[in-house]
Amino acid sequence: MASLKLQIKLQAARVYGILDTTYLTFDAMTKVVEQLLQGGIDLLQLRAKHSTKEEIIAMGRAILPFTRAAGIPLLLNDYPDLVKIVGAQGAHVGQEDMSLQEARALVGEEAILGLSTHSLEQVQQSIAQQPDYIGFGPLFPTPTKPDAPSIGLTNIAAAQSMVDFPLFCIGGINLRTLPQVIDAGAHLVVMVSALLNDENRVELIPKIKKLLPQ
Ligand code: TZP
Ligand code: MG
Repeated sequence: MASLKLQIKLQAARVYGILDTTYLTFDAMTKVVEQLLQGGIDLLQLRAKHSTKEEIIAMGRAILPFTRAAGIPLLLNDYPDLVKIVGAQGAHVGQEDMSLQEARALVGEEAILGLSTHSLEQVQQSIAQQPDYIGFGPLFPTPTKPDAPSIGLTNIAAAQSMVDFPLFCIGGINLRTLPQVIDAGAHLVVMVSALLNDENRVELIPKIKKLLPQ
């Protein structure tokens, strides 16, 4: 379990942004980070599927002064081993990655650890692994994760009722799809392409927050 300070930030988080390098060059990254922070993003993750560890360390270190100044946690996708090196606040791992127990040993007791889930069964199984939060999706087909089958909206409320840690819905969420996602019971969302492809991302985040339940 993350430190109390980070748990409090996580409990208050509603819109989680992922900095995915398929949409974002290193050069554009800090400007986009500043805009997301200005818009009121609650949590950020660096997801760089095709980058080397050295590049991820460099990107993480470039972003961190901004997230730190804003008091927003920065998490690294896939690389719990780089969390301490970068000075990030945690990591996010998938079902096919190392176990949460192994990841916890790498990030330390104080850091945030998130886990991806893609079914009710995986949500149920996640409880014993003690993540600080889970992602649930992809709800819709998404170009950000083209090979992942979409799971739809029907199990959101059931998934949420199973866990007492934050559950973030993910996959194809944008201003247009958000109303259905909320109707299906979602409280918290992750967005990638909707944030990164929108030049007006500073204004988009408050619009998303206004629609989400309080
Ligand atoms: N995991 C499940 S869906 C997804 C990830 C990383 C990508 C979501 O991206 P987008 O662009 O918000 O659909
Ligand atoms: Mg992964």
